[in-house]
Amino acid sequence: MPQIKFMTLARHIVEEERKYPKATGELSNLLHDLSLAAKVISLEVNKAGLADILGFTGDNNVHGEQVKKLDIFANDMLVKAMDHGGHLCVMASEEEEDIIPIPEQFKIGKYVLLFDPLDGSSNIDANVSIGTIFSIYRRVTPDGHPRTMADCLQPGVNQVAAGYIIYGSSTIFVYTAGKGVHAFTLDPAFGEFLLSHTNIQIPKKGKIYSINEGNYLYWHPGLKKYIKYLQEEDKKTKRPYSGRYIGSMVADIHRNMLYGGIFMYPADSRHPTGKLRLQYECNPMAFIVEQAGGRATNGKIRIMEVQPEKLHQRVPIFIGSEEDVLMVEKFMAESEEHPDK
Ligand code: FDP
Repeated sequence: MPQIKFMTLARHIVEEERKYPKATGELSNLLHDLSLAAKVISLEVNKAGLADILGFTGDNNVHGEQVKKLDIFANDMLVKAMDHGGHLCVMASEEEEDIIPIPEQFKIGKYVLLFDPLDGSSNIDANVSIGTIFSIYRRVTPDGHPRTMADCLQPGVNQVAAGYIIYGSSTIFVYTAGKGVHAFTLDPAFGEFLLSHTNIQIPKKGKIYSINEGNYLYWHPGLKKYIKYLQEEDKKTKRPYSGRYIGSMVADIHRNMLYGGIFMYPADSRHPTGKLRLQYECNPMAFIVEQAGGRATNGKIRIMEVQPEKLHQRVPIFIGSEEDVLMVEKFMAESEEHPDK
């Protein structure tokens, strides 16, 4: 009988922490609290088709998009689970316009938490995979001071940990603390996240491209050429690629992490800064993908080197297998040099 090795997320976090003799355990506690919130959100997401939770609340989020009840639930759950641990000095959520202070009665800590409580939420009613994305920074302002915007406007290279939880055919918690990417699948019977993928490595080159082709008309000419290139036949470079677009960033990137490929949400003539948010979506995903050996840029520079100027900043993103991202950058740079090409 094959020997089965059980490693829970909680134990893995503690064992990873032991590798750093100076670690205080605060980051481990934060990750642990996040995993508890993830379990509750997962339960609620799984019940979505049954309960009277589907449908719009009639409210709009800070971006003017209609918010569904599950977004609000996930947001409130994360805030409640994370505000009293004593490890955070401030939080910010894609669903809230301003930064989220730590209530006065709780201890102020040294970490900053940014999150997108339920990404891909326009897919909820169709039972498509959605996810929670988070990003953790060390504060840059002096200890003891509560909430400051400066702590939330750090470039992605300052992240100390990041992760996502995908609510799909199973619930998977994927995280990095800067030493590889590990994934844990929720066993619904035990209620525990169990190690399922150690040190994930994204293939250097994939065969999948993910982009909303409905926006083709508005793209950069170099991007149009790149997509046509991927669709051409060439055995040597394993083309044509397959197009796969779920329209749920966590699900599209999770698949590409395992199979290889590129996910793109570019700028276009209607949306000059793209659609996705730098701090809540792009930076954490860039950290994870880079830790898995991939690449994430805005077409020119590393996503994690973009200096955020405001909380809900958007950024174009090209993320995934290194060779694929390099190729799209090349196509776009060449078209810029020769716009008539
Ligand atoms: P959603 O609007 O459903 O929340 O960030 C938002 C996001 O989904 C991403 O998860 C997804 O990749 C993208 O938007 C889909 O946008 P398009 O519908 O414009 O393709």
